[in-house]
Amino acid sequence: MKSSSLSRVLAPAAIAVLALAAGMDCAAAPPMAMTTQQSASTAPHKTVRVDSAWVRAAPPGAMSLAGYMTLHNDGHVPVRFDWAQSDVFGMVELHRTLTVNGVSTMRVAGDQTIPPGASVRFEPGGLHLMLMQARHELKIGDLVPFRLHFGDGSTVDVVAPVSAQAPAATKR
Ligand SMILES: [Cu+2]
Repeated sequence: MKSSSLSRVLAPAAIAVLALAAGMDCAAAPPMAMTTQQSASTAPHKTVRVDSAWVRAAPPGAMSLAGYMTLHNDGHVPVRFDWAQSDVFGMVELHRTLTVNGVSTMRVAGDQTIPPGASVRFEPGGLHLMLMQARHELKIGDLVPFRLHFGDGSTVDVVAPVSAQAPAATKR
């Protein structure tokens, strides 16, 4: 009986932690511990194609960078892009840049649904991956690994080069 009363004491604490995480501004941010699971095997998504991935180079010392890419849904059903992680950053959020009263600001964008046959572009001035808590300095030419997580539990792994500008291959 002692152990069950202990679990009754611990359970509300665990729920409180979950509620705290869920109530955070950014629903897209996973618990920090999940970044250690990047090497765990998950099923790759079958209909999502990613191209034009890049990370914008930032001045030395920058802790936050922005990542861009285009996600294509080649399937016949909508796909929900939930969140992303990278071994190089402590936290990755989906953000959108908005201009409000002439002032550029950004907000947590949350998950993004890609209709069948459509694409979602993460690009400067719009949607971006907000890359926070850089674990080391990044310079032009470095490669940043990402794992993208989708609503059905599948994933897509992407490697994005650090660059001063969008890849030349990027076309509308
Ligand atoms: Cu941002």
